[in-house]
Amino acid sequence: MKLANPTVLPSGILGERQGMLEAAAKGGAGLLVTKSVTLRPREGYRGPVLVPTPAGGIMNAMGLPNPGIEEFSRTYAARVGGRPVIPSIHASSPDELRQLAMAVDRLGPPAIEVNLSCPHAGGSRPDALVSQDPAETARAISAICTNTDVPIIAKLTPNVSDIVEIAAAALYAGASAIAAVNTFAAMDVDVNFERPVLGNLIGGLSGPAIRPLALRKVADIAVAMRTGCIDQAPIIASGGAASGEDLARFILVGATAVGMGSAVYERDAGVFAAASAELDAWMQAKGYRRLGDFRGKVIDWLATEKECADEPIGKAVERAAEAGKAAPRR
Ligand code: RRO
Repeated sequence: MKLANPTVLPSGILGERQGMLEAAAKGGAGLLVTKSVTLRPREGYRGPVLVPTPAGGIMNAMGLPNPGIEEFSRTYAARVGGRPVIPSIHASSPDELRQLAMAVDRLGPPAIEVNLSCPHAGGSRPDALVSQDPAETARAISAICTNTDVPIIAKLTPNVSDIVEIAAAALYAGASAIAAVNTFAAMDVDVNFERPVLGNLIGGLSGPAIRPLALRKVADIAVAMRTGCIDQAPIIASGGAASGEDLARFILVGATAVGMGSAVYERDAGVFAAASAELDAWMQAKGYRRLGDFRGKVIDWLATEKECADEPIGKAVERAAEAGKAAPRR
């Protein structure tokens, strides 16, 4: 997929309505990802659903508001404002994922994102997330890949100690790309009312406050790809990017494209064109002509003389396969 520029409207706190996709395309985003869609409509949680935090973050617990796959299918277009639109899907079981994959496949999308990582999909007492477990991750990806030939992007949670073993499982089971990362599990406390500030009590943190945390997770995956621990695949990064320099930071640690969600909320959809122009200026000053001239350059610092400690693909996937849950596509 050739993009006009490396900026992406990610699934997450925005993009529920067609209007958001149009605004992001008009604002210069190179790629659009829809708000995650579920089998049945969801209204979302009661408010407050979005709360800014003092240290440059935004906390959310939107609760996956979306019209459900039937209505979604009526309004979906594979391109909006000339930009490719990737549907994001979310489900609570592999069987639901299978049904969603078949429904979305019929819409002719350029790729499908599977959101395995909403930190509060289960309300205020969430179960473990799919992408907190390699076997569950492989099982989810397999359920989709066996029902569509469309490339699958696995959106992962940062709320794990080792994101590499999750990425390994996703790629092994047939994912073509990794989206990293979703929001960090979070909460804040209102000292007047002596209760959590979000309507759902707990939520996820995004925005500039998480940028160094997200960079580290993306770098971990890129190092594993460089050292041959896991398959090479595009990484669509997200986590607090808001400027051309931020785009450069994520591309320097190996990202192919970079999402900007909270930055749209903080500013407006013009942030995509502005950040792209800033990136162009940065590249010109550095003498770079294309993104490939500097992509992954910072990984040189991290991967030197380091080799994969395990067999390629790694112990996570072996464990997933042993559990009998992974049905690899290749
Ligand atoms: O809708 C949400 O509350 C939400 C989702 Br689906 C997600 O993947 N990540 C997030 O922070 N919020």
